[in-house]
Amino acid sequence: MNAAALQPVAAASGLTLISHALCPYVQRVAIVLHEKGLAFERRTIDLAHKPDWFLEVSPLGKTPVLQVRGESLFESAVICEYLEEVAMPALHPQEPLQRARHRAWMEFGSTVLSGIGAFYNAPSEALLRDRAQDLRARFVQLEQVLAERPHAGPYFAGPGFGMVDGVFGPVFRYFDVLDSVPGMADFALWQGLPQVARWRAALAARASVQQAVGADYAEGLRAFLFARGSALSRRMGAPAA
Ligand SMILES: N[C@@H](CCC(=O)N[C@@H](CS)C(=O)NCC(=O)O)C(=O)O
Repeated sequence: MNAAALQPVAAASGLTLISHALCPYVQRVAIVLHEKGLAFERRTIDLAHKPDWFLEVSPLGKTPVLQVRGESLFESAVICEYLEEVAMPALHPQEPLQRARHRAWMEFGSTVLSGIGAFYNAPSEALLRDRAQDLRARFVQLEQVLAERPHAGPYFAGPGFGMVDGVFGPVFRYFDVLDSVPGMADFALWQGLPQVARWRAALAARASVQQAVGADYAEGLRAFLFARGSALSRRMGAPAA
């Protein structure tokens, strides 16, 4: 069979989201597609064994890729901005300064995702503790931003769900699994952060956030974390690497 025959076939909507089951960047695109009522086909790949057709359409070899009428878009933020331009409802504020501010907090969300990766990959208990402190510092920053809002939420921009929310739904979802790892409570990641807690709960209850992953997400994430060979893996009962 040749490579072309293995390429994803665009769904009737013309949108195919090339995904990895645990990827938070894929999730943010899936959330935006759902919020905008856009049907899409999802094509899940194994990043540990990237098919040739995937490498042909993903210049950086990363998920997500959104295929639109035969064009392959990569980089989740770019994909989300494209969707914002072509489909309603608007998920960004209309006012340019506020829109720029929201994009900046999306970028902040990507930095938190890097911090989560650094945390679960930490090779030693000492580094795990340091990286937990880094994460805690980010959540404290978020609490301050949320506390200074001129409205009551529950979302970043108020009562309406926005693009920033689509970034943080997948961020907080990690902790639905991580919070149950032995000893996590000692890091006090969420202590004294009521606004963040409320935001996290509102995002977890949102249909678009829920549907962005499969039913086996939590189990898959646990298996992934267990297999990292990291300090966190050992806390989960994995043998020392
Ligand atoms: N900046 C990229 C980041 C995407 C990214 O890092 N995706 C990860 C999976 S979550 C990936 O494909 N990594 C490549 C690999 O694991 O080989 C975006 O926003 O789309």
